[in-house]
Amino acid sequence: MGAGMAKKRTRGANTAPQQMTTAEAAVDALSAHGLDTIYALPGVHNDDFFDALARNTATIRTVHTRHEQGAAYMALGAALATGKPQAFCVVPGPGLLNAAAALLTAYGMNAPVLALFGQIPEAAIGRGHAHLHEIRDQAGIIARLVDWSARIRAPSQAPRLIAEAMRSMFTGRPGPAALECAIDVWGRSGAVRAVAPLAVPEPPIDEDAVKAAAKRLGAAKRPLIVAGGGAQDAAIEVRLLAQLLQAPVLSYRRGRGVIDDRDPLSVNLPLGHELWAEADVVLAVGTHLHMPLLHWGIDRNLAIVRIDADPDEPARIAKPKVALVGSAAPILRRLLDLLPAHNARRASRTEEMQERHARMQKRLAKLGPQLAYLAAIRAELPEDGIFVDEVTQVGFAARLALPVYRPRTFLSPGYQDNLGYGFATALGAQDARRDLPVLSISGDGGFLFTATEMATAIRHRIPLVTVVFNDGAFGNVRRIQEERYGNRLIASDLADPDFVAFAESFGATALRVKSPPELGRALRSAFARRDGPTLIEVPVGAMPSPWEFILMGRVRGGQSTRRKS
Ligand SMILES: Cc1ncc(C[n+]2csc(CCOP(=O)(O)OP(=O)(O)O)c2C)c(N)n1
Ligand SMILES: [Mg+2]
Repeated sequence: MGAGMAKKRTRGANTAPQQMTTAEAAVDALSAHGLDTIYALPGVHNDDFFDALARNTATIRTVHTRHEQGAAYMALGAALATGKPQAFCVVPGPGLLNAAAALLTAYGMNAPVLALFGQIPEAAIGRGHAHLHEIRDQAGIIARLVDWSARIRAPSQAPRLIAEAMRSMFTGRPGPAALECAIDVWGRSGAVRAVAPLAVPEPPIDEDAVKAAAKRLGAAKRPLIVAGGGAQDAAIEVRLLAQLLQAPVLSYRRGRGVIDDRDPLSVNLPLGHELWAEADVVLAVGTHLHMPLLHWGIDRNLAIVRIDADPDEPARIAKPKVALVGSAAPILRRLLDLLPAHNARRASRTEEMQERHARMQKRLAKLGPQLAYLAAIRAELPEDGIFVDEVTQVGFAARLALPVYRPRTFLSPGYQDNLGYGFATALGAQDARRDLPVLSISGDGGFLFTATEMATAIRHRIPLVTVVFNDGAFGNVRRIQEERYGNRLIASDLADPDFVAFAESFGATALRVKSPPELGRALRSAFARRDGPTLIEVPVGAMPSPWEFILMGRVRGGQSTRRKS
């Protein structure tokens, strides 16, 4: 936490106030916090802010999108790929609502995204005069979407509010923040004093709790580590702890990449389910533990140790034996210091884990079509390349079976699991990490949610490679209708464009491939070109269901039941 907060460019901090507009002060403050890009879609409410951007292109690059959801998802992707704060700016009312699903996703993913929203004239707020883009209680709506929000009411307030917003995004549970500014305030001039980035408070490490955790874990016979998104910046510590404990590390969706999948101790969701049933102590790092606690079950023979940045999180579903609050890495380092004095002698579990993996591979072979495409992708995507997941058949399988080698290289939407997240989020990741190849996968359904951002990829020469698996359906929905609703199909068939012609019409490189080896060859040439976007359409049939590996039943604290959905 706080790793992304820039300490540089405190232009004007502690110096005499300068006469400037609110917009100029905001641009200076963003830049003082290390932001070099803003994802945005203009409109009259924010014209003065955009003019300040126009006069500061050397410090902040403006990437404009074709829909506000694109701007917000791009900021999210950039934040996820870099771990650093990112910002987007959109008009009030409809602009805000268009961006809201991405902001909700940023909240669910604890991503440091700063939303800048325009507002109607300051004096008219709350009066219902039907101003352009007026929405009832905009501040109230925003306050429900993020943990920290405020309105900039004068130029002098801009630096401090931006500094506070930035600090809030890394304080406790990280996440988005939002600022509004009225149309007549952006251009107002006044005396402005710059504010240096504020230190992020880090709670002191609870030494007694670390000791209690070290004792529990050291004495554990069948320890298990569960790594979530909050462990992404603690990969080294998680690996060292796993080795000391010979504890398998379960990761899924947001936790993927915390442990290198070539390590035999790295386990996927169904293996984690199996190991959860046997575990006596679980160390959960930066995860809601949603599936284990709510669906797999707990009993008196399982002690849970939790590490979380959010003080309210550990006890939300079930009170753990030990709760440690703060950033994962420093807490784990302290645990690593204390553990050797308490740790049992442990035999290597490598052979046992290899056997478990071999058995799991056999079961997962059921997902043959998805796995063949994933193998082609993995063979071409470099180790540090970023894979952006979607709510599609190959995505569900990727969460279970795509080998991931490094933190922040598997971007999955987390518990919102929102269709349409993938393409625009991947554009943001690729924009922010132009040094790495980024691969976006989508179904034909999800891709069209933000497909018009192909124009953004062309305009800003973003070399993203996008694979669209086209089954002509909301395939996941169709399968449920076939299996559970007597094949009464409704609202799940799709009339699709010719995706190759669609992408080419924007000026993108596009091709259609029909098999995993063809996909591999197409990816190789796409990753070699870095001058613009590539779309690869893969026509596919219905794919085998992944759900038996995802929605698994109770294995502790009661009768075994299979979840219905
Ligand atoms: C925002 C949002 N709306 C609706 C859904 C429900 N949903 C889940 S999967 C799916 C269909 C996905 O279709 P497609 O992208 O083509 O992938 P496929 O299952 O066909 O591989 C839908 C509609 C969702 N997850 N998120
Ligand atoms: Mg589909």
